[in-house]
Amino acid sequence: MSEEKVTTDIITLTRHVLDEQRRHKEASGDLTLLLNAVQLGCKFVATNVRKARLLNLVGLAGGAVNISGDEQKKLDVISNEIFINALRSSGKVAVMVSEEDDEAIIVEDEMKGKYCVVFDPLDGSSNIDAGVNVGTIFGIYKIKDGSNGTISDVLRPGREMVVAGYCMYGSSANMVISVGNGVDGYTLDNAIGEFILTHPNIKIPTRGKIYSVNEGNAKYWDESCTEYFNSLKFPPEGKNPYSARYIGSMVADVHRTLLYGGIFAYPADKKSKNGKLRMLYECFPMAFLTEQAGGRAITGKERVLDITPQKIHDRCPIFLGSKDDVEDIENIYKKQC
Ligand code: P6P
Repeated sequence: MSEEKVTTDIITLTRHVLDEQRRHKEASGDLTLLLNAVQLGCKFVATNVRKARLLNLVGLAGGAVNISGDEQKKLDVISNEIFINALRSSGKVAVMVSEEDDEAIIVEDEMKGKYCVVFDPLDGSSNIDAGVNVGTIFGIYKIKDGSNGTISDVLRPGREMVVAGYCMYGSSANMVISVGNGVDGYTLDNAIGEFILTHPNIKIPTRGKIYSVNEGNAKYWDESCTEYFNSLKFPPEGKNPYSARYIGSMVADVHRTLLYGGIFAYPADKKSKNGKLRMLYECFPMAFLTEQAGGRAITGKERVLDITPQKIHDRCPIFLGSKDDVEDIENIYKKQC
């Protein structure tokens, strides 16, 4: 009987990032250490999400107190604190922007580093009670030459990011990340506490068969958006309609789109003129990953990564996914101009 081959040469995220660091002779290793802090945050959040229902952490509003009388916090607040502490203590971060904090966090000088991290610590957290996959989304800028780390270092187009990624918390924790040289996926091995390379060099199919959008907003869509989705649902004779898949958790919907192809969208509409999703820590990282995987991401009229945010919580419309599917939308919007 053939012996099962035991893998003794596992590629962890840390090793993969170190390999990438060696490709850049001038690299200081700071980004590697920063990504270790991001990994710590994701591992910590993963274990809390997994225990959430057992520890009754889900859905708690302020005011609830635990057995020791401490005010219990909702999971997304706890996740936010986990990331802020992990990033600050790395000593590699100058500016942080979190979905959970109204203002940007400027790290004190003695702990300040060369990078800015924008993140949604627990995107889709309202779905946790239903057991739906949720996730952390993050993007990293290097501070501008001569800057000491101010808000202007994050009010920049998404194309200037050096790292983008998400960690999806479900049956396992899946980290999908790009340092600007393609996209790789890792799965957390809880036994050794390491993210193991399981999806090397993710490439999105050039065209898919799935569309993912909240059709509950259809009455508010503009004409081009309506025309586009109708073209998928009622195609010409001889062509099959696309399938509809919408989870309502961006990390889960984008993860499926990257692996299976098709389109994910949160369009602008009459109710939300810039859509719902936040530019800095939802649209930019997901657009960066999609482009690095061979896909595209547009607002309908322009490349998402070319937009410059005016404020840290600005929103923007987004259609992201397979190259050919995004081109179809772009052509419909061009007719509108
Ligand atoms: P809607 C979750 O609240 C979120 O921010 C994203 O994860 C998700 O894509 C979107 O909102 C869902 O919004 O309006 O369809 O429920």
